[in-house]
Amino acid sequence: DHLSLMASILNPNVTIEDDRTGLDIETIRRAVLDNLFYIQGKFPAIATKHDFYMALAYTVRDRLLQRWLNSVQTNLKKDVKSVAYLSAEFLVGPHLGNNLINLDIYQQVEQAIKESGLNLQELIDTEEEPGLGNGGLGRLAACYLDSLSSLEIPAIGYGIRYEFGIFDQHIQDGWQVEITDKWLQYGNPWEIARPESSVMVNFGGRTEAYTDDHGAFRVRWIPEYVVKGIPYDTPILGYKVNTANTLRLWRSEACESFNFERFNQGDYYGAVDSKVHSENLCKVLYPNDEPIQGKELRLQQQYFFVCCSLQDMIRTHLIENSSLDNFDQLWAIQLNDTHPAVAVAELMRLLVDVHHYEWEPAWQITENTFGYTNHTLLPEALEKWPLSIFGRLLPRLLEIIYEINNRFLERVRIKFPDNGSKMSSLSIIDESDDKYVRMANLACIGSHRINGVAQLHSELLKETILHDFYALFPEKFTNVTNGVTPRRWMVLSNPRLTELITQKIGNRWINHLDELKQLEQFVDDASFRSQWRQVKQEVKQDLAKYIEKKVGIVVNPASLFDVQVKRIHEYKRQHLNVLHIITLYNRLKHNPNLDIPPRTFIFGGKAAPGYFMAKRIIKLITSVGDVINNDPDLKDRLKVVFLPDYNVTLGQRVYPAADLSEQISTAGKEASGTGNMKFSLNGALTIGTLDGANVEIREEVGAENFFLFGLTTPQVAEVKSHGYYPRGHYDSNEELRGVLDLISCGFFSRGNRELLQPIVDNLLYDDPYLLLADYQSYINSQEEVSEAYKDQERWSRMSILNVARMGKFSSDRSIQEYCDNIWKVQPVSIKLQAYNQENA
Ligand code: T68
Repeated sequence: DHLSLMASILNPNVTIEDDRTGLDIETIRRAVLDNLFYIQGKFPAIATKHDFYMALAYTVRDRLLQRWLNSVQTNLKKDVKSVAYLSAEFLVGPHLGNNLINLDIYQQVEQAIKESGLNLQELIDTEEEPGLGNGGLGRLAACYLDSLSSLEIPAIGYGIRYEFGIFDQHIQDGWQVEITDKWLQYGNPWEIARPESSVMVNFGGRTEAYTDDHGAFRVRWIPEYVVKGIPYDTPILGYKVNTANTLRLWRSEACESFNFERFNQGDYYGAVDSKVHSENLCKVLYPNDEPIQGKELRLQQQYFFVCCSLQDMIRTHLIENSSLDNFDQLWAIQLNDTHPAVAVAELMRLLVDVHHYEWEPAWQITENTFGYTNHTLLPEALEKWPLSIFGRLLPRLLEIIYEINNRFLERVRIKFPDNGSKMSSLSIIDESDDKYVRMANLACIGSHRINGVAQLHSELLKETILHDFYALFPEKFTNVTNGVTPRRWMVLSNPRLTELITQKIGNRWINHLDELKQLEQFVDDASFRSQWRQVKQEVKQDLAKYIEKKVGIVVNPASLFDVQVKRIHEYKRQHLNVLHIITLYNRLKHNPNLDIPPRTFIFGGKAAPGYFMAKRIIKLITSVGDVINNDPDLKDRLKVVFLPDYNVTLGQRVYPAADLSEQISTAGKEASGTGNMKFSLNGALTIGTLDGANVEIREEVGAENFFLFGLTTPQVAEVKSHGYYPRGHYDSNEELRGVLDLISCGFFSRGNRELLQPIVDNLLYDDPYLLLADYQSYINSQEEVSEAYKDQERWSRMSILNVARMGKFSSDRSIQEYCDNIWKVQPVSIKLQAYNQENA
C-alpha cells in the first residue's frame, strides 16, 4: 500500500522482498522450482521426493539467511555478552518443519507445495535427522539453542560434526542390530562450511621452557602432529523473532602443510596415513550414554572441539576488543557435562602461553567465564582419563592441570588442615590405584557455577558425589530444572492439539507456556473434553497406522497406549514394565473375564552396542511381544510393540499419541528426564517414581493427577544399607514368582532357558536397581491407572490438567534462569537490513 511504499523509500533499512525472500505463496512456489532446477539440476518431471525436499529446504534457508547474517553481524559488533554452549552432542532433529514454524510461514508453504501437486508433510518426512547425540543430554542442548534464539540471547553452540551420528537400530529376530548412520550421504542443505575460519589443534609431542624477549619464563608446546578444524555453521532461528544464532560444528582434517617433509622424502603413504588419522577424529559419535573409560580417540574428540571453539571465541573477541582482559564480561561458556571440561585448562593455556597472561588474572577470567552442568549421579558415569593417555596426548594441558591442582589444594589445606581424605577426594588427580584425571573435579574448580538438572538431582549432588566441593564453595551450587521447547514438542509434533488449544486461549502460550493455565477453565466443559478425546483418538490412529506399516502389528487405537521411550538402561527399568505386562498376561490367562481396559505397550530406545544387559532387555521385550501378540486367548486385549530406531523424528510421532507415560527409574538415579515433560505436555498421564523432574511434574500437576509408586531415594538407601535380599520378594510374592518363573522356563523364548535367564538371575541375586522391591507398588499403581482409564471423563479431566499445568517445563523458563543466575546475559533485538543495503 501507499504508506508502506513511502516508508520503504524513506527508510533504507526496510527489506525489499525478492525471489529469495518473498513470503507470498506464488513467490515461494516459483522459488522451489527455481532451486529444483538450479541447485538440484532437475526438472519437476524427473525429480525425486528428496529433490523436492532439497529445493524446499534451500527455499526456506534463503528466507532465514537475512536474519542469520544480521544476528551474527550484530553479535560481533555489540559489546554485549554472548553465551557459548559447549556440548559434545546436539540432537537437533530435522530442521525443515521447525524452521517453517519459527519463521511462521508453515501455512503459506503448505499451500505453495500443494499447488505444485505435492504434500508438505511428505517432504518434511523425507529429511534425514542429524543424529548427533545419544539421548537426553544431546536433545537438551538442542532445546536450549531453540530457546536461546527465541529469547533473543546472543549465543553460539559449539560441537563436533560427526560424519556418522548415533547408529540406526534394526531389529532382527528380536535383537538390536546396529547400522552406520550415513546422515550426510545425500547432502545437508542446512549447513554452510566456513573454511576461512579454520583453526589448528596440537596433539602429542612435548613441552619446552624458554625465556622470552622480556626475560619472562614461558612454556611452548611442540606437538607431534597438528589437526585442522573446519567449522560448519547451521542457523538456529528463534520463534517469530529475527534472532538466528549459530550452531558451529567442527570437522577435522589433516593440516596439509604439516607432513610435506615426509611427502617430499617419498613417503606418500605416510603422508596420506596422517590425513586418514586426522579425519578419523570426528568420524563417529560414541554411542554410549555413559562414558566409555579410557578411549583415546574420545579424548581427542573432546580436546579437538574445545580447542577449536576457544580459539574461535578469542578471535571473535579480538575483532572489537584490544585485549582479553574483558573476555569474561563478553562470554559465558557453559560446559554440558564434563565432555568439554578440558576447556578450563585450555583457556588457561591460551591465556598464559599464547596471550602471555600471568597465572592469577588468567585464572580469574577462566573461573568467571565457565559454568558446569552435571547430568548424572551414577558414580561409575563420572568421566576420568588415565594419566598416561592424557599426558601423552595433551602434555601441556596435563602440566596446566597439575598447576591448577597444586594451587587449589593449597587453598584446601588452609581451609581443612590435616584432612588427607578431603584432599584426595577433591584433587583433580585420582591416585587410588591407577592414576586418573577426574574431569568433574576440573569442571567444579574451574567454574563459578555448578548446577544439577532437577531440584532433587541438585540436592543429591551436594549430598553425594560433589559433597566435598559443596563444603568448600557452597555459593557455586545451584539448580536449573530442565525444560523442553514447546515449538518442536507441541506445535510441530502435535498440530491437532495445538489447534484446539489455540482456539480456546489464543497462541501466546507457544512462547509463554505458563498461559496454558487458562485451559483449566474448560476442564468442566463436557464438549471441550470430548474434543480433547477426539484429538487424542486421531493422533493414536496415526500412530497405529505407522506401527502396522513398520512392524506389522495391528493395534487397537481405542486401547490405552502405555509408552516407554528412552535409552535402554537397567536403571530406567524397562524390564520392570515387562514384569507388569507378564503379570497382566497371567491374570488374563487365568481369568479371561477380568475387567481391565485393553492396553498397547509401546517401547522404543537404543542400547549401547556393548551393553550386554540392555541388549537382553530388548530381546526380552520383543520375545514377550511375540508370545502375547499371537495368543488368541487374549482376544487382542494386550499388545506389545517395540518400535525400532527410536530418535527425535519418531519421538515426534509417539509423545502426542501416548495415554500413559512410563517414568519408572529407581529413585535417585535419573538426573531429570525430559521425555517425562514431553509426554505430559501432550496430555499423557505419568506413572512414575519420585525421581528426577518427576518430583516437580507431580508438584505442578497435582498428586491426584499423577500415578506415584515406589521407594523414595532415602528408602532406597535404607534398603541397601541393610543388605538388600531380592530373593525374599520372590519367595513371598506368589504373583511375582509366577512372572519370573514363566521367563525362566523358556515360555517366551521357544523353550530356550538360557536366553533370558541372565535377566532373571540378575534380579534374583543382585537387583541393583530394586525392581523386585518396587514390583508390588508398581502393580498396584498400574491397577489405579486401569481404573482411571475406565472412566473416560475423569481421565480427560486429568489429561487437560496435566497440559494446563506444564508451563514450568518450557526450555524458555530454563534458559531464562541460566541467563539470570549463571550467565548474566541480556537479550538483543536484531534489526533487519537487506543484504544489498549492507555496507552500502
Ligand atoms: C541425561 N544424560 C540424563 N547422558 O540421564 C537425564 N552421558 O536424566 C537428563 O534429563 C538429561 O541428561 C538432560 O539433562 C544423558 O543423556 C548422555 O547421553 C551421555 C553421553 C555420553 C557420555 C555420558
